[in-house]
Amino acid sequence: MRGKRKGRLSAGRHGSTRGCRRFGAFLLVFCLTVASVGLLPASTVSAASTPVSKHGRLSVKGANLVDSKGKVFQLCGISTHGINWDVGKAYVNKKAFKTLRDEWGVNAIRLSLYTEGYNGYCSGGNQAELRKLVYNGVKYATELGMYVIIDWHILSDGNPNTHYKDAVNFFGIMAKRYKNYKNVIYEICNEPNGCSWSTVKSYATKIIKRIRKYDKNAVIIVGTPSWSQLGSSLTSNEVANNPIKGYKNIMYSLHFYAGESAHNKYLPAKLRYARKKGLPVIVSEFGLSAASGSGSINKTAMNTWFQLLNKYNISYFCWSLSNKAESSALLKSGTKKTSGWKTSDLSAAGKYIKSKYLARK
Ligand code: IDC
Repeated sequence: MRGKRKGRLSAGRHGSTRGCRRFGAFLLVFCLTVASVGLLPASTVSAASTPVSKHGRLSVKGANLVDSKGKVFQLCGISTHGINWDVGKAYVNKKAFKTLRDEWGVNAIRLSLYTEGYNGYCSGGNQAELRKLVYNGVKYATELGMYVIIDWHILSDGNPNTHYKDAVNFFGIMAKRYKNYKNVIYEICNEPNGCSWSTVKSYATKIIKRIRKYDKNAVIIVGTPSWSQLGSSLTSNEVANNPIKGYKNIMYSLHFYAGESAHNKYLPAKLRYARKKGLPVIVSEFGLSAASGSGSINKTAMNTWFQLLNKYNISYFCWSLSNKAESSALLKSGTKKTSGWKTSDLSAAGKYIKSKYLARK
């Protein structure tokens, strides 16, 4: 674009009448643009080519996530660590999200809010403060034209019904607040474990109903047994065999860790099965490490995963944007910067993910 403009400008300078007229027209457009830019808030100006301005509200069509024009669309995202932890909270800032958008090719952020554990939403954390953190995260993502997942990060609580009351209140508040937003996605239970699909399904149906009371359209992600592996065992497929009926724009999560050989061995077959059944699947969390979040990372297995995910246009979110001393963290443990990271600030996982995401862009 800039190159073309320069060309037109120099034609004008060389004196042809056509060139002059062109230059005049260019000048007029330029002035009008500058004038209108002056009247608009900064975020609106740069919004012209953001992911959300280009793709609009997302929805689910068959097994696919599609954009507002009905074209298959892939979210290429990063998950925070728990925003209730210091190692997660520090990165809920606009510059961090902008760095990811502009320098990594990221179009979506997942805000993970643990329900239990240290400072968890249902285990003694200050709920109003934690909600404020979510609001801030959504605000930054929205200003930057990025998609954002609000993740109710159950983990040690296993059964999502453990904190049902808190969950239903939380999603009621969120859905009321964000009902007119194009970019907000709700993830209603990160990783159910130790409970059956019918238990998760009954929880999910009630939470979906609460969200839909306010927000009729947003995409909702349902976590699956066990630890979001689409079924209770490594080879069972009860979610694909018995999905939730009666609601649109519902997706189901598949989580994997490329450093975990059992995940690499069994989970691709589950994804293929789900696709065959027409189940809309989203990888709302994956890591390069072992499932513990530590251990050695496996880039070779991750390359194979990316091929499979891209083949089916599956959206994915990498765990995690943190400098915690664990191999799944994308920043080096000594990194103090909370945005604008240089390559030397990144962990091995961070360097790999940045280059993969950029190559996709
Ligand atoms: C891990 C964090 C780690 C933290 C632990 C317990 O990386 O720092 O101590 O949780 O809170 C998941 C979970 C995600 C885990 C991650 C790695 O969704 O919360 O984060 N993991 O263990 N599922 C599979 C792996």
